[in-house]
Amino acid sequence: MTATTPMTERVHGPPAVLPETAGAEQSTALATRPPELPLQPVEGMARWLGRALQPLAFRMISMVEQRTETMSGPLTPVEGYFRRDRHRHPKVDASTWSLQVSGVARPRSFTLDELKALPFEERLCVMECAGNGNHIMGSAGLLGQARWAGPSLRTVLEACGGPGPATHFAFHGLDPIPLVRRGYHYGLSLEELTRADALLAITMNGEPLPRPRGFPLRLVVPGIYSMSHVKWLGHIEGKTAPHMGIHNRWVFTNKHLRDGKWVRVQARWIGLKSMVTRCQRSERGWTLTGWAWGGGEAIDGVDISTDGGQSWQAATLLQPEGYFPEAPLPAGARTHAWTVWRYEWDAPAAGEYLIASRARNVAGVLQAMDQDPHVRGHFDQTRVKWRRVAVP
Ligand SMILES: Nc1nc2c(c(=O)[nH]1)N[C@H]1C(S)=C(S)[C@@H](COP(=O)(O)O)O[C@H]1N2
Ligand SMILES: [Mo]
Repeated sequence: MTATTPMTERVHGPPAVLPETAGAEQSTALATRPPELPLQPVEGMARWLGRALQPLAFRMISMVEQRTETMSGPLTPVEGYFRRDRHRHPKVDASTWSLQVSGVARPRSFTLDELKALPFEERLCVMECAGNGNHIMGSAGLLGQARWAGPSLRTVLEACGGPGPATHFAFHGLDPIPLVRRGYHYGLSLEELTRADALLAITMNGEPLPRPRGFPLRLVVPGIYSMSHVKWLGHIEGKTAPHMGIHNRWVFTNKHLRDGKWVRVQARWIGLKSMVTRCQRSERGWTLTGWAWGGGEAIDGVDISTDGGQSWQAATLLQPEGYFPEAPLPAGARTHAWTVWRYEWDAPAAGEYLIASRARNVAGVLQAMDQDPHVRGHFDQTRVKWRRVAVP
């Protein structure tokens, strides 16, 4: 396991304390420019409720967005990482807890010490709620990126003699859902889990998994939306058919128009996205920063518009292979990490601007500008996210 370093400020992003730019030769307007400008969503709850009420409304449904001031660079700190669950955070006694694995070649259970004795792997990946940034939310803080470590699912299955007859798996959490009183559960196929190279995480950013993150064990499925990243994992159930629990069948689904019929489709792989997260004062104007991620291929470019889409300019990219220069992550550990970008916005005149970023991947695919008319629902909304900014 590699120790975590607070790389966020060092590798990328302006220094925490910006040099004083006030000087005799500078105009009053420049000298009094705030260090950072708020970026306002142009649609959704964030707009109707305002910035003070939205977090309260979200908290009522156990939804806590990542705060803007943490939103740049490669890593999201543990403190401030977004949260989304059903209010219940079970208190697990690690000395009596065990993980059950059933439906595989040799069903068995693992104590936490037995899991810790297996070889650890690491994943740096975007974790994103399937509904993040949809038209109802407006904001888009239900995502984060951390370094997760623990045995891979492959390693754990090997310790069970392999998947045996199982072609699908259901992951059961220990948090009781009110009424149903069963834990949260989500299922994926073995093929998807293998393709994602799923991990059973014991640490987050080098620290033991905090309780709200699923202590002692959570599933991490790089590249797939985080409804599948089951926290407080208690049971891995091998199955010979797809798991059709309520979250698979109903909760996290969109409707797609196929051959003239609307059919239900489960949320899965994170689509190609990008976002402007911060607008910070620079010497000459403002530095815009953000991320680009998803779409299953490496990010090739990010374009920025500061005029509502009339023109686009290229941002500078920092790719995941360059994040930790003194201890780079192996390629397989960062396949689904976001790319950090940065754009120098030179001295715009005072006024209101509509700004956004748009990602392109190495396969030549461009981030969607609009909602696909053949898809209905709240999930996997990839289209370009406009933000309004008032420049003083
Ligand atoms: N056991 C359990 N795991 C869960 C959930 C839950 O309610 N219970 N919520 C899921 C959803 S919808 C999301 S978006 C992520 C959020 O992970 P976080 O709270 O660590 O950010 O956890 C997933 N795993
Ligand atoms: Mo979610």
